[in-house]
Amino acid sequence: SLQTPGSIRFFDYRPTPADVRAEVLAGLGRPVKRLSPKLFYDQRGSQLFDAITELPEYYPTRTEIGILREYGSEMADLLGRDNVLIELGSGSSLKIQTLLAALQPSVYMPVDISKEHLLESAHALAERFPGLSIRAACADYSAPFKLPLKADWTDLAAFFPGSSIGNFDPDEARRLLGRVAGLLGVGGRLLIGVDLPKDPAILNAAYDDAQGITAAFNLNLLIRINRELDGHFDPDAFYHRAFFNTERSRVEMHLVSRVEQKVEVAGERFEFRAGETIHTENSYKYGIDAFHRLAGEAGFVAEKIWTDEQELFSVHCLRV
Ligand code: AVI
Repeated sequence: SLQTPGSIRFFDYRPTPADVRAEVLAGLGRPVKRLSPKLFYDQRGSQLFDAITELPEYYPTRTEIGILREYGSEMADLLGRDNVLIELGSGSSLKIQTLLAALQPSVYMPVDISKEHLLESAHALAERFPGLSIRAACADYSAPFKLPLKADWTDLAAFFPGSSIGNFDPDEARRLLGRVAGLLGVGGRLLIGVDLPKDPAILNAAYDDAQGITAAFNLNLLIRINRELDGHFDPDAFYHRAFFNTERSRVEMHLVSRVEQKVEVAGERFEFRAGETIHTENSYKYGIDAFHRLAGEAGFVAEKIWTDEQELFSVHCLRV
């Protein structure tokens, strides 16, 4: 591990970089074309996502922060203080900042696949919370992962905000939660933000905003493929479509081909019918009972749930 100034220690587990080429070629080669939402987050994509979180239509971020502000001390009562607090995906240092004052962990352990994000947010937090001991772990939590835990640490809690769990298909989500339960051990707590099913009009607007930021976020995938894989997509020949699939309780995002066309990527040719789509993202919305079922299958017991007044978003406290 690398010693950095203050109380930050950095542990690099060297997450295997995504094989973007293999993933993209396989996804475009399927009868129903699809690409992984992980591919959204290049530099431009991460900027666009930050802009999304501030859109008037995108309610999840501000609603979750409101819930954390209002109920932070209740959350701390359940999670315990003076413990080790693991955060999965530390892009959202605003959320953890809202909780740290209440939670007062003895160790804060952010886990993120991006070294830059991780170090940036660790340094920002070290400045605001000078007494805090930070052990930052660069790792991919969507696959089995290691953490810089010490053998005699038994009092573990985890924080997984943003409804990021919703971007995994239910089977993967169950596996991921199961791994977190295994890491935490019996008695460990998980505080997790989960977006709720609601009026489709609200969901459709949240994923297809008036300013077109979400459309740009989706289409940026094609620009990234052009740049990184010698792709020949004409982004203007596709448009963004997002809609709530009620049966499967998920928002789907697609890129729709406006015309019949052939596109070359990394030397391979892919054909599109007019109206054919590339499925780029699912964002599952779990009602309280549905999420309790999923968490239960992963080894958690529901302890408490908080929502906003309009019941747009939920934060669950689960116990192993
Ligand atoms: C990161 N994730 C939880 C976002 C979501 O709402 O599913 C990603 C996103 N896609 C479009 N807008 C936001």
